[in-house]
Formats: sequence, C-alpha cells, structure tokens
Amino acid sequence: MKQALSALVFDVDGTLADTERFHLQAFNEAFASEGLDWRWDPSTYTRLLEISGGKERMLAYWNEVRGETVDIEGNAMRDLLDRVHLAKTATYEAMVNGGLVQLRPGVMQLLEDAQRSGLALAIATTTSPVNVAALLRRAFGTQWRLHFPVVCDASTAPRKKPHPQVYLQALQSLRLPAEACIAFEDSANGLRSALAAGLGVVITPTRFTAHQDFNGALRVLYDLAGVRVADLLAWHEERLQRAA
Ligand code: XBP
Ligand code: MG
Repeated sequence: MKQALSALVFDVDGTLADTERFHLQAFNEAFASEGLDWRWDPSTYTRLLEISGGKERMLAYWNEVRGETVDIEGNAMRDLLDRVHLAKTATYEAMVNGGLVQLRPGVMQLLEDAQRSGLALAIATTTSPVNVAALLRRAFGTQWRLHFPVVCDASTAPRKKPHPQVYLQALQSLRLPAEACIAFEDSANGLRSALAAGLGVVITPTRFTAHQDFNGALRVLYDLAGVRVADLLAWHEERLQRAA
C-alpha cells in the first residue's frame, strides 16, 4: 500500500536558520566570561561541528587540548563546561531574541504551504530547547507550538545525531511510519540520523557543512527558496517508486 506523505520533520540549526555563526560567537563569549583561554575560529568550529551537541563539542575539544590549558580534571571540568554551556545558551538566546537570526530563504513559505496542505510539522534537533523556543517564538509568535505539535530536542533525546533517537522519537510522537515523512537537514550527521530512522531527507547545506557527504539524500538544494509541497510530493513518489 502506497504511504502518502503526511509530515515534514525539520532540523533547526543550519536548516530552519543559519545559526551556527551565532552559536560560535556565543561559545567564544562564554569561554571568555568563564575564564577559559579557548577561542574557536570558523575553521576549528567547522571541524568541531562534526560533533552534535554543544556540551559534547566542548568536551571533545577539551580532550583535544588538555594538558595545554586548564588542568582541572573530572567533575570540576564537567561543572565548568556546564557553566560555560549555560552562559553560552543565555548569550545565544539573547541574540535570537534581539532579532539577529532570520529563517533561511523559503522556509516560512514551505511551512505555510505544508500547513495549507494538511501536513503535520515536527522538529528534530540536537540543540537545547531554549534555542528552539527562542527561534520559533521569534518567527511564529508566542503560539509557535500550535505550528509544531511535535518537538524533539536535546532534552528529549540525549543520544545526539547521527544516532537516530531524535527522529525515532518524532515518528513515535507523530504516530506515523518513516515512509510517510520527509526530513530537512543541513549536515551529514543529520542526514545519517534521519536515514537511520527510515525517513527521506532533503538537504540544504550551509558554509559549515557544504563539504560534507550527502549521499542518500532525496535532494541537495542551495536552500528551500521556491520549494513547495508539490515538489515534495513528487520527490516522495520517486522514493516510493525506487523502494517498490
Ligand atoms: C546543531 C547542534 C547544536 C548546536 C549548538 O543542532 O549540533 O549542538 O550546534 O546548540 P541541529 P547547543 O541538530 O539543530 O543541527 O549548544 O544547544 O547544543
Ligand atoms: Mg543542523
């Protein structure tokens, strides 16, 4: 039985909005305010973005540079990284609330077209819930959850992308099979996570991810400008034909 397209599942960072340069700035401000002599430049951050999750990213960086910087071990360092991540999240949230972060081209139009077409909308992200709420509140107002009845994030899915946990949670909450959904992502980690959960995936890379391998995607697009539900239905049909 052919499975009709019923839901669109969106990644946040890099997909709904080109956010990572603001995350990078917030990380560097938090390092300084918490007395860490770390400073990530764009090329370092591009490499570190292969690790999903801000805390996981900082821990991986510390393991890279330990011995050259602060020498506190174990729990003391983890407490420090927790404090740094809280400070970073507060800084990033202020940037979003200040209107610095805009949705990427075509995103709002596709979301509106999807809602007119009766498709369900969901979020599947490894970022913190504070960041999701700040971005979507800015774009949709205080009632933003009415547009996204399903939101899975770092607080619901501790196993970060490329692990499929966050997409499996979204499918469970949507009460839909993966074959009825298309995911939208910007990174290879996100692609692998969604593919592992069985979804078709449309990729819109950013400058931080354009070099990554997107083999297996339904489409790799510069952005979602001009993309409508009719296009998604055609790509969904192609996917069904290939699977038949
Ligand atoms: C991208 C991430 C996040 C952000 C930073 O999430 O991996 O870690 O880089 O946000 P997405 P946090 O799945 O939306 O692409 O510091 O809150 O993790
Ligand atoms: Mg992303």
